Order: sequence, then structure tokens, then C-alpha cells
Amino acid sequence: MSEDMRILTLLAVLGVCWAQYNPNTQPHKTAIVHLFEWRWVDIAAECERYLAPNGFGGVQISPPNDHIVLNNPWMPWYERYQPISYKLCSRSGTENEFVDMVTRCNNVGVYIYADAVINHMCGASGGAGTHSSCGTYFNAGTEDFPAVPYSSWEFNDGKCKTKSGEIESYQDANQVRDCRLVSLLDLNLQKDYVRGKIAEYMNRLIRIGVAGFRVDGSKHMWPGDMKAVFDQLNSLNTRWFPKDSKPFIYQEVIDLGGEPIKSSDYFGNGRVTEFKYGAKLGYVIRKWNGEKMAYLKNWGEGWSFMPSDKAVVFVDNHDTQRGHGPGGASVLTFWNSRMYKIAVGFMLAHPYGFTRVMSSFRWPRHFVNGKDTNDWIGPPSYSDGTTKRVTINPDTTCGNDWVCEHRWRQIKNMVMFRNVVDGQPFSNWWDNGSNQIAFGRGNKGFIIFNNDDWYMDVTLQTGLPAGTYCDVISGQMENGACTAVQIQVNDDGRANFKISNTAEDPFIAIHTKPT
Ligand code: AAO
Repeated sequence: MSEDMRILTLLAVLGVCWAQYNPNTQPHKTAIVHLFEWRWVDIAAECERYLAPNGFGGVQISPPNDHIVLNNPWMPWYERYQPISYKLCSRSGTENEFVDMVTRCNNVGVYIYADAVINHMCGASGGAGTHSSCGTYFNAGTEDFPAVPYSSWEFNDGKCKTKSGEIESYQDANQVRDCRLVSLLDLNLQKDYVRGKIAEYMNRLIRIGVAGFRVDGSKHMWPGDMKAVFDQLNSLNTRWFPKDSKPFIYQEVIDLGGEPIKSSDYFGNGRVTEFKYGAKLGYVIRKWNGEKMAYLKNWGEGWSFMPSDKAVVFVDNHDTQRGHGPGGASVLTFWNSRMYKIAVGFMLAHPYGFTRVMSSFRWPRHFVNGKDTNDWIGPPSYSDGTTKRVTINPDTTCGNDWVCEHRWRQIKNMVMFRNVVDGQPFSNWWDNGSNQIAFGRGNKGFIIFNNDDWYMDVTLQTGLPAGTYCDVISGQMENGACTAVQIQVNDDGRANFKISNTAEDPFIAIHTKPT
């Protein structure tokens, strides 16, 4: 073999092995946003009017397939996590609306990542009838889902060894993977038939144009079974993606340590969600357990997180923001907006992991003994249950109880910061031994935080070319004028920063992209 051929073969092999780790976003687009429970028509509009012009790489969508419709409680958000079939009608819209959304988002270079619920179907007590988003008949009691079709042969009941048929202990990998998670009927992915049906569903989404998948409940499937499904997946649609592009795979595995199932079990299949990230960052920003921002100097693998090139990171997700799943009280959300902006700002400036921004809806929280008893409440909706549209206020924020964190100026501008500094090294770290820190990204960007209880006035090496920079946190460039604090970087790269500890946003970020 010639040298060239050898290199080509090596590249081809690497391409096949590594592709599912690549988010497939356009060059220098470094973040996606989870538009939790948004309707397809609203997402299509958001791609065109906001996400594309502001440098967002893609959207994680709620599960697009046919799901149960529940009455008690009334239409909770989590009904989307109880599949009835793989038809494409859901609370977010019809199949036509779905196809239109994918097409329009792809056309403006914002790609779609589908939440794939493939571990299970609906809960055991889901009843029988046509109460699904597509009006499909099913019978949970007899495990009959004729629209796929799946029958009781396709479920794990025989393999599960617990008395209740439920996962009773997370200390036993067998029951975590072969028994029911909160009574959800557990599919047997060892069977070729089941693998084939799941692959058929995912391939349909790929043909329509999605760029990848969040794989729900991955901890509850055997990595080898998942691989057998992913090996059947087609390359992405060449209308929008280079030939032979593989779908991006990121698996939801909650590994905070202390359980036999590890995130690393899944690295062979694709990336994995790093749940330690948001949980730990919450402790640091809140200054709980003696944590301080100075300790963030070796954030990432230094905090025993998974390798950066395997991680998908986020401050909060749809579970952790309402007490489902892990994380607990430390996780920051839009409800704590000041600390939340610090956390998201830090995440987007720091090179570790592939980043996902959360975009939520507001719900009436009701705490009883520290637990929100309204954690089930679904998206803003009308009395007939249809989801309210996302309205846009004159100041660019959202109405109808859509929080739209991704439209908060500080967060939107930090997505652009991350794009600008993409590929640049983590550099010029500084801290005061407490909660004042700063770091740069090569010669492209610099960020500085004051999370202490006293004023900050420091002169630091930024690594940036000399010039006047407009802070993208306290304001931004608008019609050629800076509405924010201006920072003067001298010929030697040094600049003076003053941040009051009582500022609404006690941080400053500057970068080199002319606006
Ligand atoms: C609903 C009802 C159930 C009912 C069921 C069926 O709430 O009462 O039985 O319907 O009728 C979502 C909702 C569920 C909902 C479900 C179906 O959250 O409430 O059930 O839809 O509609 C585990 C999984 C993880 C999962 C997470 C919620 O491993 O995959 O639970 N997340 C995904 C989705 C989620 C969805 C599903 C999966 C199902 O994001 O929205 O559920 O499709 C430990 C384990 C974790 C485990 C948690 C569960 O975590 O490690 O793997 O997550 O327990 O609580 C400390 C520990 C930490 C521990 C944590 C929690 O932080 O360090 O390890 O405590 O105690």
C-alpha cells in the first residue's frame, strides 16, 4: 500500500470510529439548545429568526414519536417519555410540521437532535385504548403495541430477576438493565426484531434530516445491545451533510459515582451526558461545602469528569431543574437567575465538553417538605391541552411563560463567545484564592468573575491584542455603539477590570469578533 493509501485507509477507519462523537454542527458552532416541549412550528421559526443569526449550532427537541396521553395527573410533561409507537405525531405537532421544522432549521444551518426513547414503552398502568398523541390503539396490560408492532415477546419480563419486576437497586447492573424503570415496560434489545424496529425509527428521522440523537435512559440498556442498533444506522441526509456523516450519539447516563454502571461503559457508542458537571458547578457558584471558584482552575478531567471529547455538558436539564433524576438542590436553574448566568457563562467560556444550553417553561412550583409537588406540570397550554405558542416580546424575551434562557443577552452572547474562541487554549488563569477568577482562550477571548462579597479592581494579562473591547455581559454592540462597560487592553495585553460584588451580573467577557 502506498503511503497515501495508508493515510486514506487510516482516515476512513478513524472516520467510522469517531464520527458519532462529532456533533455535526457547522464549523465553529459549539453549542446546542434544548427547546424543551416547544412545538415544531415554533422551533422552525426560532431557527430562522434567532438561532441561526446568533450562532447556535442546533436544537435538542422533545421526543418526536407517538406517546401516551395521561389524565392523572393531567398531561404531565413526562408523557413524552412513554412511547406508544414510532409514528411522528406528538404534543409538539404533526409529522408534516416535524418535517417542515427539520427542513427549515437545516436550511439555515441549525441542526436537530432528537430525544430517542428506545429503552421502553409506556408505564405498566397505562391502560388500554387510544389515548395516545396519534390516537393509536394499545394495551399496556397485555404489552400490546400493534402500531409498531410489539407484543409481550418483545419485553424483558423473563430476564428481570427482582420480585416486583422493577429496578429495586442501582447497585445491581443486571436489574438496572433488565427490569422496569419506574414501571415503564422494558424492551428486550437483545432481540434482533426489537433492534430492527428501533433502527427503522431512527433511520426514518435520519432520512428526514436529523443530525443526531440524545439516547434516553441509556443506563438501562446494555451497551452492546445499543451498539447493535447504532450499527444499523444510515449516514446523514446528504442534502445537508457531507457524504458518510454518522449521526451524533449522546447517551443519557447518570453517573455521579457509587454505582456499578459507569459512563465509560458507553464511550464505545458515542458521547455521554456528564451529570457531575452541573451538580458540582452548582456547589461552587453557591459556595456550598466550602467550594470556591478558585478551585475551578483544573475544572474538567481534574475534577474526575470523563474525558472532554466524550462529554456533553449542561448546567441543568429538564429532570434536574424539577427534582427528577439526580443532582439535588445544588443544581442551578433559571429560578436562581443571577447565579445561573454565572454558571452558564463559565460553562460556555470553558473548553471542557460539548455544551447544551437549557430553555425552559415556567410552572407554578409548590413545595411541600422541600419537594415540588408540581414537578409534573406540562408546558404552558390552553384548557384543551394544546401547547401555547412561543410569543416574542418587543425586548426579544419570550411570553406565554416560556423562559427562553437562550435569549437572555448574557447567555446568547456567551454562545457567540464560545464560537469565537473555538479551538483556542485555556490560558492566563488568575484567581484571588477565593471567588474572583479570570481566564482567557488564547488571543481570542477573556472572561472574569467576581463571586466574592467584596469589590474587585485588578489589572490582568488577557492575552488579547491591544484595543477597546465591549463587554458582552453588561451590554453589547448595538448599531455600532457599545451599550456596555468598555475594557481597554494595552499594548502589553494587560487590562484593568472593576466589578462590584453587587452587580446584577458580576462578570465581564470580551472577545475579538468585531460586531
Ligand atoms: C412517570 C411517573 C412514575 C410512573 C411512570 C410510569 O413519575 O411514577 O411509574 O411515569 O407510569 C420521565 C420522568 C418520570 C416519568 C417518566 C415516564 O422523570 O417521572 O415516570 O418520564 O413518563 C433515572 C434514569 C434516568 C431518568 C431519570 C429520571 O436512570 O434515565 O431516572 N431520566 C430519563 C429522562 C426522564 C424520563 C426517563 C428517563 C424515562 O430524562 O425525563 O423520566 O424515559 C439514581 C440513578 C439514576 C436514576 C435516578 C432516579 O440517581 O443513578 O440513574 O435516574 O436514581 O431517581 C443522588 C444519586 C443519584 C441518584 C439520585 C436520585 O443524586 O447520586 O445517582 O440521587 O435519587
